[in-house]
Amino acid sequence: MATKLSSSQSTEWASTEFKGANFGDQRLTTRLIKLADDLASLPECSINQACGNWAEAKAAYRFFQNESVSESEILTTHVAKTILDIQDTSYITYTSHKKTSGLGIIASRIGTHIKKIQTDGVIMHTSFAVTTDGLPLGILDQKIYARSSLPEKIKKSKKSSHGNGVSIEEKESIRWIESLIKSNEAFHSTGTQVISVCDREADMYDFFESAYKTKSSVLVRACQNRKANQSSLHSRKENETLWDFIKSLSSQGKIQVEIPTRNNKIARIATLDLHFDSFVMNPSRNNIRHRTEELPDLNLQVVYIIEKHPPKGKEPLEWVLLTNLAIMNFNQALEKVRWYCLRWRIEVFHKILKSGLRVEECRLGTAKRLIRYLTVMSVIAWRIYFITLIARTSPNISCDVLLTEIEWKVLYVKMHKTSPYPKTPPSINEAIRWIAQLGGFLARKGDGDPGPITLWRGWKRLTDLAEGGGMSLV
Ligand SMILES: [Mn+2]
Repeated sequence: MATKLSSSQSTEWASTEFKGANFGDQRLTTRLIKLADDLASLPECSINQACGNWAEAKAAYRFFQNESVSESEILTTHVAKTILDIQDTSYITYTSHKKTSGLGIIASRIGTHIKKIQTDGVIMHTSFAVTTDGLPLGILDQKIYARSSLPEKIKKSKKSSHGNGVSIEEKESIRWIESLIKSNEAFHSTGTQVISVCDREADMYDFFESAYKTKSSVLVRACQNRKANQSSLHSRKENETLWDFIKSLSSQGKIQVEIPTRNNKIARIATLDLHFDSFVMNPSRNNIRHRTEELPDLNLQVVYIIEKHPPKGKEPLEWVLLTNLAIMNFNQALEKVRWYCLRWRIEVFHKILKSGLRVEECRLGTAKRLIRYLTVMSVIAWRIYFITLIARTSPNISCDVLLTEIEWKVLYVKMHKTSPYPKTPPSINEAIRWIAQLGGFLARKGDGDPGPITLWRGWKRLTDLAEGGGMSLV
């Protein structure tokens, strides 16, 4: 039988999460508490840098940082031995903001009527920590910057047509390596294994080599049909490429992957053949560093999944995943596919920032201030996402892990239009649904779970209600 996997995984892990959570229990080890503290302190540093005039952002942030909100207890029950550090880049566009200074070029192309069409904005590269069950733990590292000129790759100058004529320090792709190092440092000697999960942009020899040198674990989708297995025991043919190699592997079994669509409805379930083996990644011949150093061959594993019979008119799903983690059997290979599916979490995080928090509409006058604003909003986007998922995974825990007494009472009164409050706080699931209703969620049968964007709207209203007075609590 084929193994079922879900890219969204919103329900799969629900039943197992938090079963053993016992708040007020002192079983938590020092290491776990410290880890949660570390995670919690990262955003705090962001807000300090961000003090400014963004009253709304700060109010929302205060809400999340409320001392009686003991979500670190939730985090600690989740802190696993393995954390996925999902890296990705998002381009935040501010082209129409003519008055904003200091923005960088995101893209440039030759138009039909206008000679040069230019997109302005900032580039945001985030390391997003997620448990292997998919719960977003926080932002491990983030770099937001405006670039002064287009990178060589986009300029397509002759010199760098292979992308290797420029050293990695000069290339923008250095951000993947820097994030890899920082995220791993954050967990250094904590006993937690960090696995950096990246899309095809990180498929660079230098990235894998950094992982090798720093003993970091990586899982990257491949895009380069590079030379493989040259001068090694694996070598079968001369001039073998990675693509030749994976095509020669025999299927180890079938898996099923749920392919999500934009509106989160299940589009289809794809059946794929899974292959895996180890191979040797050779440094490319035109890597500029050959001139000054000896570049090692790297021993890696490849997991190759392909949909052999896609439905008519559909592109077959095909992933080539590269990792330096050991893969000894089918289940270990499958685990890597499952982790790569969780990369989707960072796409949702970007969606919350752009569609939910509408960060591209912010009219701050300088890129410097926009960058600080984006730092705050990133933390808020993460928290919104966290809360959305926690309500789904542990619906029965008390809402006071997230809401203050005033907040849940205000919420209760607002929703019930009556004021004897229950003696004990409602469940988190009830509270989240009420908050979502404040944000326009209809909560009819079949409406499913509220999404992060509706929740955000509801949070804002609740914050206003709880802060705005007009309510007196006995
Ligand atoms: Mn990407």
